[in-house]
Amino acid sequence: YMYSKQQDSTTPSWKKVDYAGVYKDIAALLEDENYDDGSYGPVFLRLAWHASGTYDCKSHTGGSSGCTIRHAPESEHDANAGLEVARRRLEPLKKKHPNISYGDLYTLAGVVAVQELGGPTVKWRPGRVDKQAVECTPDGRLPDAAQGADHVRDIFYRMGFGDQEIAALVGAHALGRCHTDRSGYDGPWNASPTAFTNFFYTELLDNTWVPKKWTGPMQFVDKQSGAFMMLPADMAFKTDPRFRAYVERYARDQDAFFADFANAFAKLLELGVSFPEDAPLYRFKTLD
Ligand code: ZEM
Repeated sequence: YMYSKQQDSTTPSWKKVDYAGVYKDIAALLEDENYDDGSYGPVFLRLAWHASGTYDCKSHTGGSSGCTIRHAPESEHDANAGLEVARRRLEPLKKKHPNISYGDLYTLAGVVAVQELGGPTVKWRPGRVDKQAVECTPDGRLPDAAQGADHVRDIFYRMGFGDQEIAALVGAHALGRCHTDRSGYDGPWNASPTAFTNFFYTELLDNTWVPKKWTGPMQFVDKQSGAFMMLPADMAFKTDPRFRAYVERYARDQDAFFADFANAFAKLLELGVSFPEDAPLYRFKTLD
């Protein structure tokens, strides 16, 4: 008895979690016909990205490791508006799998979203250790949708990404939509916002984008139907020649996009995390 008790208290919590089971449980939470376009996948992916995208490679601060995104003030930064929807949806799984860290739960939810909505397999490792509110990252580390290529580069170079990785990551904007009560922007990027595709690139190139006529923040709509949108920052991927070269490649070649996205996204989820040496690398199978 003494021995087994001691064993348990010295086994790190991350080793006591059935991650394939958590994957399945997250997947079961995706669908809800009454929410948005019928899936929580896009907002789970945005949560994983915002939990990770605060990383600063010079000071080695931020990133998903401490999962400070769940604490105020970081949870209340403007960029994170609406992400409580995803956190609330995932909370029962923290109760069901108490040994998983929030950092592992939220990043795994991003992996599940990408894979279950038809995207590539994303390699993932557990072992993030949650931190307290005093370690929240400062506001302003996530990209501002109103700005252009220079700003986008400043933000992603700070994380340690290059142009090809940035162009691949923004392809996530095939999924989901903008909400006026979250970011102020409005609408989806394409007609299938719950399928992971290369449509961000094809729509960006194939349409004529015109400023939306409304009293909301400056954004673009496709001239033909007016049904789809682009953020000013999205348009930078069409106008900036170095970004555009990748956009053209990913529009032509969905396999190339999937491969580059999988690598860049796996890297994003690991920024600033010091994994235990024996943390296994998972490649989860999608459910049928
Ligand atoms: Zn987004 N993103 N993003 N993004 N994003 C929104 C929505 C989503 C930018 C941005 O300002 C916004 C990446 C990069 C960048 C997703 C994933 C990823 C919204 C709308 C805005 C304003 C939020 C709302 O109103 O609900 C900018 C400026 C980016 C860089 C240039 C990267 C990288 C992502 C993942 C890898 C996703 C999935 C959504 C849709 C969320 C939803 O709820 O439908």
